[in-house]
Amino acid sequence: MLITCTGAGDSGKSTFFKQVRHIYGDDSVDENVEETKHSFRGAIYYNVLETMQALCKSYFQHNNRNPDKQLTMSEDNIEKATQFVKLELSIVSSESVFTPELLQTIQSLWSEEAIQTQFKRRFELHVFDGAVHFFTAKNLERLDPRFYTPSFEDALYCRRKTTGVVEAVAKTPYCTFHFIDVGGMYTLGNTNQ
Ligand SMILES: Nc1nc2c(ncn2[C@@H]2O[C@H](COP(=O)(O)OP(=O)(O)O)[C@@H](O)[C@H]2O)c(=O)[nH]1
Ligand SMILES: [Mg+2]
Repeated sequence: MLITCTGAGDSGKSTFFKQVRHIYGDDSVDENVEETKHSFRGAIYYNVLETMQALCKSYFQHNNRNPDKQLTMSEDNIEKATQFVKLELSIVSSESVFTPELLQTIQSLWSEEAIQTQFKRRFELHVFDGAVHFFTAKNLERLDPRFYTPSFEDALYCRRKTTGVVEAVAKTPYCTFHFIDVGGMYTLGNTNQ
């Protein structure tokens, strides 16, 4: 049986695919294959950097727009947030930017109440829900680029644009399902991601 998955960008199509492949063990494309897992590294670093940058920008915007309701942070973290906003980001360079020092900076900023307040407004900032997975203390520590290999869960929470047409196969005793993810077909006027 052939099932085509459509829906708005970020509605969870690719996440559903990752789960189907994981549960039904479609090995050719399974996220557990080392090579495939490794390919998520760049996107995960980009996710974390892009998210923290959006939160820092939002923090400064809030303070600029609300002189009477200033959100405070330590002097040190205000300086760190200022630097973060200036970071030039791309998926290609995100891994090399992500030094152990930057990891410390992210930990420190994430612990600020003012940054948490911005994260609560994530739907306005186009910050994805899954980001919180990478900011928990346990998972942040694992991101040290010297030692990091993404887990299946990391791949599941990662946000990355789907390119081309992707198929996931689920064989059940009753029927074989072929799920098709048509993400990335912008040229055909499709808004899926
Ligand atoms: N809260 C929540 N977040 C989800 C769910 N499914 C996916 N996401 C998050 O939404 C982001 C985008 O999902 P994705 O599967 O790439 O959406 P697609 O654009 O439709 O392929 C991912 O980074 C996930 O972390 C869900 O069921 N609940
Ligand atoms: Mg997708």
